[in-house]
Amino acid sequence: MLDLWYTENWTENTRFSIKVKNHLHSEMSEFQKIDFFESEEYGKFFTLDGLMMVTEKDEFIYHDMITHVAMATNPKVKKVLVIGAGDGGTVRELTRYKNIEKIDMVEIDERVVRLSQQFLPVTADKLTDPRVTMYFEDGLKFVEEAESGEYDLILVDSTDPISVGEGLFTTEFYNNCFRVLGEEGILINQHESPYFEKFSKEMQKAHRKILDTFPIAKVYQFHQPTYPSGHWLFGFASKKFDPIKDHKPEEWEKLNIKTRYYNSELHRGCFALPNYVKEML
Ligand code: AG3
Repeated sequence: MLDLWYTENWTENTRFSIKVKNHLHSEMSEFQKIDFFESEEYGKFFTLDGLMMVTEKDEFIYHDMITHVAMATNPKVKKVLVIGAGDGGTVRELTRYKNIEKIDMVEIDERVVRLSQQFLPVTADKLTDPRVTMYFEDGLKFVEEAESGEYDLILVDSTDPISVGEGLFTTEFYNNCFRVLGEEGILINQHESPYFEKFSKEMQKAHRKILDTFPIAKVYQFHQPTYPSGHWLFGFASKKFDPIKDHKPEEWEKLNIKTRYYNSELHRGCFALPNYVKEML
C-alpha cells in the first residue's frame, strides 16, 4: 500500500505531516513550486515552495481573522487593496460586505490563482465578483505606483518573508502603504508566528518597521492548526483607528455576516497577548 505524506519542516528539529490521498498537481511556476494535494483529514490543501498555505479544514480561521477585525473597526470601508492572496479566501470574505465598492487584488503569480480556481473553489469562487480586479504583478511595485489616498484598507496576505514574499516586509513597502491609504486607513499584515525563533525574528523586524511608519500599530493572535506551532499573528496598523477603542460591534453585528471563527468577543480577546509575545514588541 502506498503511504504518502506531506511534510513541512517547521524548524530543523520539528516536522508537521499530513497523510495524503492524492497528489493532485505539481508545477514549477515562474516564481515558485506549487503543489495541490487531497487528504482525508484536512480536505484539499496547497503549498508554495513546500510551505503550507491553505487547507480546506482550517482556512476559515485565517480568512476570518485577516478580514473581519479591520471591518469591525471601520465598517465604512469602501476601497480595498489585497496583496498576495491568490487562493481567493481573503477576497471571498471581503465580498460579504455590500458596502465595499472596489477590491483590487495584486498577486505576483497568476498560476496560484488559476490552480486555486481549478482545485479550491471553496476559497476561489468569489474572484469573479464584479467588484474584483486582479493584477498579476509585484505588490511592492504596485503600491509604489498607486495613487496617494486611494484605499481605505490594505490586506497583505503573503507567504513567509523568503523568496517572492520578501519585498512585502520592507520599510519601503510599509511607507508606500501609508501613502496610498486615506486618513482613516487600516493595514493588516500576515505577521508569522511568535513561537519558533525563525518566525518570531521576522515578526519583530516587521513590527518595528510598522511602528516607525504608523501612529497605531498592534499585533493580534489566532490559532491556525496547520501553520508552524499553530499560533499565528496578524499586524494591525492604522492612521486613526484603534482596534479596541474604535471597535464597533453593534454596527458589525447588524451586517449579519456569518462567520465560523470571528465574533465580537474574540475581536477584543485576540489583542490580549501572552507575556512572552508582549516582550517581543
Ligand atoms: N498565507 C501564508 C501564511 C504563511 C504560512 N507559513 C508557513 N506555512 N510556513 C496563506 C495565504 C492564505 N490566503
